[in-house]
Amino acid sequence: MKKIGIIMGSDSDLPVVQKAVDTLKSLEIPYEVHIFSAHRTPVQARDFALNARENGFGALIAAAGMAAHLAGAIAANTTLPVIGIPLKSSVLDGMDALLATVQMPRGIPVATVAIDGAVNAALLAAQILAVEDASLAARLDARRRAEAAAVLEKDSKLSL
Ligand code: RP5
Repeated sequence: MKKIGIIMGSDSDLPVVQKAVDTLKSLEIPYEVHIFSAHRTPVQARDFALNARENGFGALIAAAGMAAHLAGAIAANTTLPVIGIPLKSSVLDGMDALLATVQMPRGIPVATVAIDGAVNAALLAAQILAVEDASLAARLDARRRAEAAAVLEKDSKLSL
């Protein structure tokens, strides 16, 4: 099975990124997590992206806040699917990171999830792998059924 690579710009991003890790774990998907910054360690970020396909990754998740160039910088160096998580780590509440991550120029796509949307980033990465993996697709279906059942249970207990 292909791995998912999770890259974050700083260790201060870990509380949000942990939710992506937990989601991948729950789906039994192999992953690697790294701290690489588009600004502070650009060479390491580039090298990771350049080698990601031959190192067994099937999709990459890049999480960063502020002037969040990480997902775009990773996407510039691989044709693997790249999912960007803009983080709410600044006085601008993540709007800076959202625009920096989502507004990619033509030719270098980044699939951007919501601000702090780590769970959806992991689920989207899983769905990408599930295109070629029926067993993973079944686990994703089961997760959706469980979530639907949880909502219906809450509905049945409503007494306002
Ligand atoms: C970004 O700057 C990181 O992704 C983080 O969200 C933000 C702040 O980083 P630290 O100053 O906490 O290391 O590059």
